[in-house]
Amino acid sequence: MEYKRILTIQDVSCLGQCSLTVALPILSACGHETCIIPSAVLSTHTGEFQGYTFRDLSEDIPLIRRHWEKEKISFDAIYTGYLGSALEVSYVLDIFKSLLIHDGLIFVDPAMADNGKLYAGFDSEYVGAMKRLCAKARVIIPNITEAALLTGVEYKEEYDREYVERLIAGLKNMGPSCVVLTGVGFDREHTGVMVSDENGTDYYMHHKIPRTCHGTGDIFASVFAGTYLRGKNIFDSAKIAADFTLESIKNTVDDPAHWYGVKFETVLPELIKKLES
Ligand code: PXL
Repeated sequence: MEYKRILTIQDVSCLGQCSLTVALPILSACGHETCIIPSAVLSTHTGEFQGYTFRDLSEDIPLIRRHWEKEKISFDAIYTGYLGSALEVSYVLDIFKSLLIHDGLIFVDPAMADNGKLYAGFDSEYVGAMKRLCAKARVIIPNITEAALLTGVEYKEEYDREYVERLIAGLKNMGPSCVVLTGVGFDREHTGVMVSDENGTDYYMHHKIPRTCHGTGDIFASVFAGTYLRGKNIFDSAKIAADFTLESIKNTVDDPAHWYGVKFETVLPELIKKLES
């Protein structure tokens, strides 16, 4: 197996099973050297917790970049998630320019919104910055809310295939050759992922568990990136990531005390086996 080096840039939510605390173990389990730049440190994620701490680490990013440039470090892939500010997005664009190998892969999860709303602390300036980041990516991994915000298409809770195709066309127009749109469901019992690249569009549908779970977008994106880097095609990577996320939710729903995240760790052994086959 080829040993790849990936850099992931997102926040550390010290408690909450999202962003770096899921990306690092998942990408390592996929067999990749995983380097990190924490965009911010929060005591918890911002969904449903109140009074969390937030330490912005934006100013460290150019310093880390310059040090790594001096050390001649480069990455096979860079995967970005939740970033603290529009300024930070511009620092990440500099990193794309100087620390990625020729033909390296960029995955952008524009983690900024869900259920029709921006996360706490984000505004239209941040959405504009995220559009610039998505333009540089090979693969973007938005949910329906993020896709609507990025394309300027009205957000809808109920929609048909034509609406989803309009979102995908708008996203592809921004620059990425591949769009992996999550949380796409055409009825109440099912959800799924719509995958579109230069070869066409495909849909993987699965049963929907009627509960909103924090961090599942980050889990999906991490498994997707880790699997794709192992050489699986884009559709198989999306299917493996969707199945992993669903299993993690299933292993959590019976435990009401575990409301802030999902127990993805319980599914890692299965993922490792799947990637070896
Ligand atoms: O899971 C996305 C995410 C990441 N990081 C922080 C968040 C959220 C979603 O709410 O608040 C800090």
